[in-house]
Amino acid sequence: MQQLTHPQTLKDRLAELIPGEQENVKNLRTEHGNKKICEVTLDQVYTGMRGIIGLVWEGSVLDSEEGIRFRGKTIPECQQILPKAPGGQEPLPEGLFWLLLTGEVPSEQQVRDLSAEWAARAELPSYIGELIDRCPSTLHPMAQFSLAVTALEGESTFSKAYEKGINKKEYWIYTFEDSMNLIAKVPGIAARIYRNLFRDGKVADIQKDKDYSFNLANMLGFAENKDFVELLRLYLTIHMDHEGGNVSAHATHLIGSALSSPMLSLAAGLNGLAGPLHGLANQEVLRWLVKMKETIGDNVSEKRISDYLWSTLKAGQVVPGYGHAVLRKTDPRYMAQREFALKYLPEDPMFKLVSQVYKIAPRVLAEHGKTKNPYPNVDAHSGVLLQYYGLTESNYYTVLFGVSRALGVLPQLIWDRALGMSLERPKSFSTEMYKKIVKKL
Ligand code: HAX
Repeated sequence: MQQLTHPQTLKDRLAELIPGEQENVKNLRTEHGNKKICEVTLDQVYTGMRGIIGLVWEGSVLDSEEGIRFRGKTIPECQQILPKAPGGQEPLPEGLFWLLLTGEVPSEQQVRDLSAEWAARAELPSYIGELIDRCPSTLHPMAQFSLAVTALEGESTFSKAYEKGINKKEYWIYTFEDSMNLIAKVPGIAARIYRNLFRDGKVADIQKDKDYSFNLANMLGFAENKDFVELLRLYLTIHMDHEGGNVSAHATHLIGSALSSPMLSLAAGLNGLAGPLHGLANQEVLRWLVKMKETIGDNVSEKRISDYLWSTLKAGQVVPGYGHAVLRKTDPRYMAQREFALKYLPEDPMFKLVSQVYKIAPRVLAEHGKTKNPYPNVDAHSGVLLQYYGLTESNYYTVLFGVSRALGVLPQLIWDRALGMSLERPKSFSTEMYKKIVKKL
């Protein structure tokens, strides 16, 4: 993976890379297209297709023991090698976005140019602001977010070009344009929702010379605290991408495979992220911790935490922030946030509680004996960091996850379009039909 030194736009670099990858896939399929790579058990059919190999994404691979690698790089490696803001210590999400799309570590200049490009594209059409303003305050922030992203369909260059008639070879170009516009605009949408629901309704202007995370922090009203800005840089980087098969990424692929615009595809992904078994778990974790504190009081002994965990399990509920469909170890995204907390907020009572739960929950979950992974995932930690800096409205947390996830699922969609991926259409059968099939085996 070479470090590029010459400034080149991301779009130009992609235009150079795409023909080679198209050729690569074409040759692979010509030579090996009819070979079997995976067998499917009946259990997999009834358990959410878990582990069935059937998607393509170069950007990241999730190992059950090690956790995520982005283009071969672990999170600590990305923290080392990706460009940072002047004076900052955490990686800029702009850098990971470039890495995901190209497989190359961008130069400082390329990352600065990307920040500037997103800032230049950030303005929201007035109807989007009006739409958000008209949402009832009782409507969940994720529903407002998804609604606004769906409405950005009005700006889709892909849909307009498709309507006029375009060559398939150009799909990726319009998908890229829409994706860049979406990524640029989602912080403004997210901030407007936050400021409407929890503050004075006023959103600061984008600062064209600042990075993406600074601008999001500033529009939310938290940029005065430079540690919060650093947190957001880390947060947006580590929440971005987690292979192609997680619900938000897969939903984006699936809807995109019908050639729905990036706006409609991302909205589908966000709707998936809004589920409590996926991204909404970050909201659930903080609520669960707060309720635990109310229930057990200040004496957070091992026994009391263990009893509380058991009461959750015995009520037939999941322990939010624990377990994972693929991981079988503590999520490195959890560890990255824990490292941040140890550095910036080691004495925070909620962080101490999270740390204590981390010591006790894996044992309780293992004893309970159901979950295949008793360790914490990314969502077990994020809320505690945000609340420390005053962002205490837990039902807003998944929106921040959604901003970050846009930067991960849209590169996947751009490559889907570049490689001419087909309409997704797996096969379904009735249980009676499965009975007949297994009888013959
Ligand atoms: N608490 C209690 N029970 C749990 C559990 C938990 N944290 N995690 C899994 N289980 C249960 C499952 O509900 C399942 O029970 P049933 O057999 O009764 O259906 C059983 O253990 C086996 O599940 P699994 O195979 O280990 O896990 P899945 O792949 O089916 O599900 C989930 C993975 C993440 C959905 C699951 O672990 C869970 O519900 N965790 C809590 C919610 C959560 O933290 N979600 C966020 C995950 C990370 C993410 O996507 N972030 O965005």
